[in-house]
Amino acid sequence: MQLYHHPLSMNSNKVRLALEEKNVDYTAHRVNPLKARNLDPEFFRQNPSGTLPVLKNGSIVLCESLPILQYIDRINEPLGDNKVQHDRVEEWVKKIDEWDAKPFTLSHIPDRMLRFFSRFKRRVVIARMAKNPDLANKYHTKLNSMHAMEEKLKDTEALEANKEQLLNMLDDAEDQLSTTEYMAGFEFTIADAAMIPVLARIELLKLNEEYLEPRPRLLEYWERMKSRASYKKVIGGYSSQLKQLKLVLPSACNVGVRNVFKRF
Ligand SMILES: N[C@@H](CCC(=O)N[C@@H](CS)C(=O)NCC(=O)O)C(=O)O
Repeated sequence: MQLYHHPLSMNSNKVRLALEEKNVDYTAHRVNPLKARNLDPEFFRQNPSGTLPVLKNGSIVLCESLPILQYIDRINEPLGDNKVQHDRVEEWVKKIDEWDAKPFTLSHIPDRMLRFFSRFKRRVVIARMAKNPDLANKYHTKLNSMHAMEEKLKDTEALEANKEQLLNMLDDAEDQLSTTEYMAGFEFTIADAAMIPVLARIELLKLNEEYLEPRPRLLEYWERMKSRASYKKVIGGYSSQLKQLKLVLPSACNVGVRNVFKRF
């Protein structure tokens, strides 16, 4: 099994947590979206939306984190076995998937940094379109979706609705945790694998005070999840801002140089 992912990708981390928790053997390939490697024709051909994660198993190629999570859970016994309600697991993974983390994350990133990476990415798509005529339509669709996201970031109502959706989801989680230890019962499931990267994103953006602290059960759950080996392996290594910086800085230098020499 091959997984194409990046440590800063929330959706990749959902899948990696599930793979680790299930002890599935897989080969991880890092694809750096900051350097626009997700737009390289080899990767783009297998996933024309250019997003991470992608899971390949023989002839099976899955390009969305929700079906990937469900696929992983079907290997041998599902996580949680008979100690959880499996319809609750489904409800949670769908609810978490329906919340779009991208506008939330991007709206908390400094404007200059965002403009720097988006301008570079736009130039890369345009260059790739010219060099790969067979993929031109797909690159064009990607360009449109990037433009749509930029417009969304200017739309205060859309951003407010996205934030409300997150707050409602966290309230539901707080309710859930009043009766169970995990998101869907008394054992770890893919619902927890999907929720942990959301909480990690909130913490990374330094938004605990607004989103986590008013929800004591969720906060206690989050601390408990951070002590799991899967969390330490997948997310813990990149949880501090310094470690994140170490990941982002070399990419920013690479992008800066390519911008100067117009190497797209
Ligand atoms: N619905 C997709 C969303 C995937 C997604 O947006 N992934 C982000 C990283 S978490 C990504 O690849 N961003 C780079 C890009 O869109 O160019 C999924 O659940 O897998």
